[in-house]
Amino acid sequence: DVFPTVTSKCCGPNISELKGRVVKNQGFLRPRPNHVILVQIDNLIPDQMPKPFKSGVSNSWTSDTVKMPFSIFNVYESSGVVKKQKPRWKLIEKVLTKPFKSAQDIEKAIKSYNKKYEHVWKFDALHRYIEMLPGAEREFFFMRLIPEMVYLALQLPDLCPKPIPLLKRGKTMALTLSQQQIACLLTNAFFCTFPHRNTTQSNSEYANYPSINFSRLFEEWNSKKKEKLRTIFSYFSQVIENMPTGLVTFERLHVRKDEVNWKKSRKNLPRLHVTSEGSIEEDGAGMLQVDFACSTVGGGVLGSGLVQEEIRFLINTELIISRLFTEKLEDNESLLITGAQQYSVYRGYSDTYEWVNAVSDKTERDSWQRRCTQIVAIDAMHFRNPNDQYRKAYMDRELNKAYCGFRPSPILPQEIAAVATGNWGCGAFSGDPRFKALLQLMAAAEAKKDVVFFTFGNHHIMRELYDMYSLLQKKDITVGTLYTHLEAYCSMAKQVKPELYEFLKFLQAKAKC
Ligand code: AR6
Repeated sequence: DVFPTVTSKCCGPNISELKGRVVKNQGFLRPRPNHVILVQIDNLIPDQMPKPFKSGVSNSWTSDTVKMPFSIFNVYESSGVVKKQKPRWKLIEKVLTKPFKSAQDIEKAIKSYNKKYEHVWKFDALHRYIEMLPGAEREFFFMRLIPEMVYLALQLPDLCPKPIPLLKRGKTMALTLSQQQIACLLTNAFFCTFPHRNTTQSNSEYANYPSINFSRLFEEWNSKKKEKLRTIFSYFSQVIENMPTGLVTFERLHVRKDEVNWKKSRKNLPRLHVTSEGSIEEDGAGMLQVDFACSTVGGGVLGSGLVQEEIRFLINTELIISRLFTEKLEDNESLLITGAQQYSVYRGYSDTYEWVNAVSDKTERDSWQRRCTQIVAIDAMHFRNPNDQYRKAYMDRELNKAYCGFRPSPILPQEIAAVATGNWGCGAFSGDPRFKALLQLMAAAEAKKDVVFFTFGNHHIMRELYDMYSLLQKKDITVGTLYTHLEAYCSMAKQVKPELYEFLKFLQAKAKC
């Protein structure tokens, strides 16, 4: 019904035909099994600040919930001859409410309640960043931004009294919190107040979780750190001036490994629009936008990484809070985030990444006051040896991973939208974009979603992928048949393996004879 177009910049049906529909009315927000809501749900009014859900167990200190810095169980041992256990939150309140005049003051305050890291953590990046600020900006930084961030951080016991569940592996679970609660949690991450989250040792309690305290962001100054700090401070400046009033939902999802019988699948390939122009975040409005993730979500956002996932986490800054409660993703799991707002515009990529300006996100909100932006984190496999990706077990793993990300959430209602994706797993993780594109198309077919594929400037791959796709479509190749072809390709010895698309074209030509 739609005329496919082929131009020098894109191929396939018009992008607007594939977008799907945005379901703005989700009905009333009601507790469901597996969905924890941290705000009072009876009085959610557009543009009014949601009220935190009050709880009688705000000191929770269990292995199923986030250990909060204000818990009475968060203690430190006083110095002096007689050692006494003292509440750490009292110390945090005391040191953060003193006026800050320099980066040294901030460093000293943070280290005073993180004594163990006094000689370990370096703050050179934060020091250099602040030194570099022009006079007026530096004045704003110390006179307004930092005091307001402190004020927000110290409201944590009032804003987040209800225990925050950990989204643990193997558990399908959703968590909804307000943008204000997220901002408060992120200021706490900035001031490194989260207990038990500083060690990376493999036997530590949170070894299987991403880091959340910002200590690594403050060390090792370089141009990337400068731009990361600019982006993050832009977020904090915006929320202290004008606190957003919406909600954000984080859903940890999983599929059974045998849920889809790929070989027997009779699904047809989905509709495909492929373009060498634009990007997932710029042009993916109304679609399910893929985060090319690390199994510890956010990857190197607080450290040195600065590619697709890290950039997305920086500009849609609320995504960073997922690191507080999301255990490392397993092979059959994904994390779906609904409502994260965009705060910054960037240009460049990796070493050339630059923060450009703050942006006021005008994306509509749904009836739960969430921005209609859906981002799904799926982590591809990191192939140190690129030949490994053609092992059947790994192909299955990638198919199930993508399917887990693309299929509708079994917990909460979700719009039926096209998937906005691209060279997933093919940058830092060294996958083959031609192969991965087909796997994503197969996963989308099973999930009953169309695909908009951004080749990120690569015109060549755009044409090759569209030609391959058109041939497969013309021959009515189902997901199952394509799987069988790919299986055959995987089983070939690497010495005799032709290029994948040549192999598939050869099979089609042979079938004709
Ligand atoms: N829109 C569309 N395509 C993009 C965009 C964008 N905004 N940005 C990049 N690409 P990569 P991976 C294309 O390397 O290989 C992170 O550290 C571009 O062609 O980010 O899955 C994570 O935390 C790029 O080469 O994804 C993981 O640890 C390609 O997508 C790891 O990297 C792949 O982007 C994931 O690596």
